Amino acid sequence: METSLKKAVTEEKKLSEPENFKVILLNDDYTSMNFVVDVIMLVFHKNAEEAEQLMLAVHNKGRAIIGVYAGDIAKTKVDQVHSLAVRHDFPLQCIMERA
Ligand code: TYC
Repeated sequence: METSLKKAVTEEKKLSEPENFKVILLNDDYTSMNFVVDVIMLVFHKNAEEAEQLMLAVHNKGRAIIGVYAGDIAKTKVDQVHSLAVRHDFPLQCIMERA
């Protein structure tokens, strides 16, 4: 059973620490590998080697965490990926989950 002190500390932590979110890319059969690499470099500021590795991880495993960010930054990245995908006619999906 949690003590009231423990509960108070947990509540305090919740109030003082903003939540982080994992930003995750999902695999699909249509988005080109080059486009995914470009998106990872542009939106997530990874270098070409890291971007290639991350793209291959998504391609092989179905999904991969590309980064962990505060909520507003994570949301912006999800929106940026979606807008680039729409503009280039690819069905690439990007989601965020509580870290
Ligand atoms: N599976 C895609 C292909 O074979 C490549 C791909 C990788 C698509 C990562 C989406 O998030 C993705 N062209």
